[in-house]
Amino acid sequence: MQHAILILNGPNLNLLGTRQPEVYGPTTLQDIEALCAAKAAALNVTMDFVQSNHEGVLIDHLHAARGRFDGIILNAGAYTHSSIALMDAVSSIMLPLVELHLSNIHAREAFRHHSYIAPVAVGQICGFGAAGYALAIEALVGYLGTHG
Ligand code: CA2
Repeated sequence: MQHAILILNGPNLNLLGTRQPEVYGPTTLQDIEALCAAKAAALNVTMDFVQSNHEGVLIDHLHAARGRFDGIILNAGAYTHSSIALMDAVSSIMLPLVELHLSNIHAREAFRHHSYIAPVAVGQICGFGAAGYALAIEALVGYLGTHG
């Protein structure tokens, strides 16, 4: 059976490649979407790729994912460190979710060390830049192969 995955990106990630390349790399979000599409095709899964700067819109996407997708990759951006509402949404949808960050959040400011998403995720990938998206797809597809 072919799995469907949702790749959801949070606030400010639309700016990737245009500012702070020393922190987040030179790759644009459009480049990352293309990288994900290629990886998904190679692994024979379908994917949707979404970005929003709005917490409620991200929550709406999570709610709508139930019944449409088998698993989710979430880079919640700074909402990772602040949003109990996103954590509750992830818990409520009962879909496997991989938490993803471009940067190594544990090697940065203390306020980035805590994630509200981590306790409700299958696992976390961080610190590998844009390549982390391909790693997250592999991890999620592997998880779905054994659990879903
Ligand atoms: O490392 C990640 O992927 C983060 O989720 C990125 C968030 C940050 O708040 C998290 O702690 C870690 C920030 C995304 C901001 O992206 C920008 C890209 C270019 C220029 C400015 C911001």
